[in-house]
Amino acid sequence: MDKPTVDWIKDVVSRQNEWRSSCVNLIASENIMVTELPKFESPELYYNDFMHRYAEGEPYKRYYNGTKYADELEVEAIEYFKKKFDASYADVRPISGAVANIAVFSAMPRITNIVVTNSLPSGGHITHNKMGTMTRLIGRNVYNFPTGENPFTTDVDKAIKLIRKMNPDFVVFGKSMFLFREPVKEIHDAFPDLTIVYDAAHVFGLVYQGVFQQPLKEGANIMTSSTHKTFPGPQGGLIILKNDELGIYEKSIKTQVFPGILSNHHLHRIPALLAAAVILDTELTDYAKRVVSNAKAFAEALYNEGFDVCAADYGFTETHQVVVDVSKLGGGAKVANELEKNGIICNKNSLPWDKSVVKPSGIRLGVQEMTLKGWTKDDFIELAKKFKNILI
Ligand code: DSN
Repeated sequence: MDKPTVDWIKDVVSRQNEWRSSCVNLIASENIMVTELPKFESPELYYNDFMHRYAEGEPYKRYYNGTKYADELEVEAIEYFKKKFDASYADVRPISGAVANIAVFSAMPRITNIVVTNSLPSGGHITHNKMGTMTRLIGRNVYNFPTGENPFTTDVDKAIKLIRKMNPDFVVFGKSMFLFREPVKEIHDAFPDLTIVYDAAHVFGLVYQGVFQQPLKEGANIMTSSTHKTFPGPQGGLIILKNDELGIYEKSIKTQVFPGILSNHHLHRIPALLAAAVILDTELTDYAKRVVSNAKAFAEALYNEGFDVCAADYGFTETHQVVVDVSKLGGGAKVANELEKNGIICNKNSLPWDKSVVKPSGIRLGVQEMTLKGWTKDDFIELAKKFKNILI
């Protein structure tokens, strides 16, 4: 077929749709929108006229006309998340978790210009680190939390010493490889005046449904997130502020979101975002619970099949993720490619003890999408057998 014709483009899209909907999708940062499930299927919640429109600014104070319904929905979404988290401010405009982070990290004061975050090998996100947004774009000096005896957690005593020594403007918790809770309460208790940002992107659905730590109750001042991982909404971002009655953070973050970073904020996703929240609160109230128990069952089953599942001494996982050290099987890249040939999609991942991020020795598996599609523990136990047949 000649390229690129419209027919060829349609054909690629149709091959993608067919392929990925027939795969076992285990990328921990992905999900399908809950509004795509046959039970709730309502394409108009995402594919709608809002996608052609602009609405710069805040609801009812826009720079454009024609926004009355966008305003109505955005106000409702803001109020919904504020109420859910007993928050003083919610911003649904960031179009991704990374954009939410850019807005927050650049809005914070610069006194020492130092930030403490999780390192990439210990699971930290690229936006929190030197090679990514925090230093490359925002120009802040980054120090990383020391890992604990369980290398998938932070050593609290050493973290306290580091914070005391470096006097950071703020610290960032939250990770991309995220197995266990973060020591938000411990660090808040040690430094009640320290600004804590919690990037909930991976675990937002679990936080939302109360099956994981509650960072804003534990002392985090700001929660950033994406809205499409364990929270099965459309791709997008979110900022939620707690304990900000004086508006210390709100004003600077709000102006960083707009006019600092965004022009349009992709209005068509707001109905699907709000619908996902409503569905989790009314219909799929046990979704996050099922996610965590499926992840535990999958980890245990892989371990029983002979895989080096990480954090075995610590119960494997408290989230949607399972991490496996596949260095003896040729490393993360080789294993992830082999799985893809067999219709299983996951990603290679650096492990805390890897010397370089170039040749990751692990794979990261997320159960949230297959759980949303109805998979149970038995399905994951079967999948572990399939992993053995393919890889060992
Ligand atoms: N880098 C993505 C991940 O965790 O897979 C999130 O942005």
